[in-house]
Amino acid sequence: MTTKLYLDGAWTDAGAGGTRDVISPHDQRVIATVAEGDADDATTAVLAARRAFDTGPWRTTTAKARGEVVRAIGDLVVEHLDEFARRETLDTGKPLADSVTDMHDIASVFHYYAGVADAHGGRVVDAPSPDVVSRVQREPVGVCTQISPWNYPLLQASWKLAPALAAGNTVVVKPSEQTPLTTLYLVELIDEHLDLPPGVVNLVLGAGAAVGQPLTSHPAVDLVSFTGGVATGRRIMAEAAATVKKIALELGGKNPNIVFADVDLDVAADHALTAVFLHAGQVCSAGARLLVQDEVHDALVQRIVDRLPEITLGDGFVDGVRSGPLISAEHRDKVESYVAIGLEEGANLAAGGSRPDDPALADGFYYLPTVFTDCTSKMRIVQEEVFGPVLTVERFRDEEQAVALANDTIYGLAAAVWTDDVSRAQRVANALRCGTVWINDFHPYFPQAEWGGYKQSGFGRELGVAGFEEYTETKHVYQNLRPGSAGWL
Ligand code: TXE
Repeated sequence: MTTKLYLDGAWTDAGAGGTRDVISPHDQRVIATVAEGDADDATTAVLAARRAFDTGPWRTTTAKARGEVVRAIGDLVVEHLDEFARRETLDTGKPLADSVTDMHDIASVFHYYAGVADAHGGRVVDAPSPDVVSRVQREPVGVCTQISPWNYPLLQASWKLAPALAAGNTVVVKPSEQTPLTTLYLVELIDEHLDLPPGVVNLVLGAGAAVGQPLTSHPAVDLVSFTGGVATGRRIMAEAAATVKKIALELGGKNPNIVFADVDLDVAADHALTAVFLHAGQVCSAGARLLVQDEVHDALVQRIVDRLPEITLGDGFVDGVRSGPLISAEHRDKVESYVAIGLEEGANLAAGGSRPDDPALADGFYYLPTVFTDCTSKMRIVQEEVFGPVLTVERFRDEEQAVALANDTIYGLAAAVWTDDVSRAQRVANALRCGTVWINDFHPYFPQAEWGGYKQSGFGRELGVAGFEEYTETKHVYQNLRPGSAGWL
C-alpha cells in the first residue's frame, strides 16, 4: 500500500520525516502508517501544480482527451472496486455494502464528468455589429486545492477531482488525516495506469492545521474547494481572502425532514430512520430534524422507536451490520456533549442516549441511535450540527409553521417534505431555503444534479453542470473585423 505524498509526479516521504498512524474506528487498531506532511510539503505541491498549469501541456490538451482521462479514472474505480470498498470500510468503519455503494457512485461521477468535459466549450454571442465576431469561452481556473472530510472520503474527493480535471485544472488533493487510504489508492492507480504530466495531480497528507495554510492562502493557488465543518470553512474563507481566491464551501447542515399527516406512516418512518441514522448520522445531508404534524406525531415517533433495534451496530465487515462507529473518540465526545445539552435543555430522551453495552464494541467509538422528542427550535440540539446518530423531533400545526420551523437554522443544505398533496409539496419545496429538496424521499443524489448549500451551509455547487463551471473561468473574446477610427477623437 502506498503511504507517501505524491508531489510533482513522484512519491515522497514528508520533508520533515513525519508519519501518522491511521486508526480503525471499530477497534482502534493501527491500520496504516502514512506520511504526515507539513506546510513545506504543501507549498511544494502547490508550486508543482502551478508549474504544471503554467508550462505543461495539460491545460491545452483537448477537452475530449481530458474527458478520456477522467473516464479512465472512473474505469479504474470500477476495476478495483472491491479493494476501494475494503479500504473505505477500514478507514471509516461504515458497513462494506455502504462502501460498495459509494464506489459505484464515485465511478458514476467520473463517468459523468468525462461526458461534460467537451460539452461546454462556450458560445458565439450575437454581437452589436456585423463586423464583430464575439465568443464566450470557458477556460480552467488554474491551481485548485481540494480539501475533503472523513465521512465520505473518496466520494467527496471525486466530486472535486473529476470536474477539476475535466476542465483542465491542476490540483492538490488533501484528504482528511483520519481517512486517507482510498484517496491514496486512487492516486496510486492514476500514477500507475495514466500518463498524466507531473504536477497535474498532487496529493498532500497531513493535519489541516499543519498543511492548510499554503493550500488556502498561497498566492499560487487560484481556487480552494472545501467540504467540512462550518468553523473550518470560515477560517478558510478568511485565509483565501487576502489573495481573492475563488472558493467553494460545503459546510454541512441541520436538515429538516417534514412529515404531514396525510402520508403512509410506515414509509415515512422507514425513511426517517435512514435519513438520520445512515452512517451513524455522519452525513452532511442527514435528516437530523424531524418535523411532524400534530395529528400523527405520536404514531410516527412510536414507529421510529420500535424499529431502532433493527439498526445492528458493529464491524463493517460483518454481514447484517447496518451501522458502524463514529469516526473518533473526539467526535464521540462531541456527540455525547450534545446529548447532555439536549437533556439540560429539557428535551425528552425517547431512545438511546448512551454507548452500547455490547463488550464486542467496547474498543470502538460506537454510540446508540438516539431520539429526542419535545424539542423546540430554540434548543441548541435542534440548531447545531451534531453529526451523529441523534434525531430531534418537533411538532407543527400547519404548512406555514412547518416551513417557518424548517428554515429556522443557520444552515440550508437539504430538506425533505412528505405529503400526498402535490400542490402542498411544491409550495413547501419552493419555500424551503436550501440546495436540495426531496419530496416523498430522502437522500438520493446523482452526478447530473447540483449539490450545495444556502446560508451557512456554504456556497458554490458540486455535481451537475454547475459543479463543472465552478472550475472554469469565463472569457469573452471580441474581434473587430474592420478596424478603423475609434470615433472618439
Ligand atoms: O472537520 P474539519 P472536523 C462537521 C461536523 C463535524 C465538524 C468538525 O459537524 O463534527 O464538522 O469535524 C481539513 N485549513 N463536518 O473537525 O476540521 C481537515 O484536515 C485547511 C461536516 O473533522 O472541517 C479535513 O481534511 N484545511 C462535513 C477537512 O478540513 C483544514 C464533514 C475537514 O475537517 C483546516 C465533516 C485548515 N485550517 C465534518 N483545518 C460535511 N460538510 O459533510 C482542518 N482542515
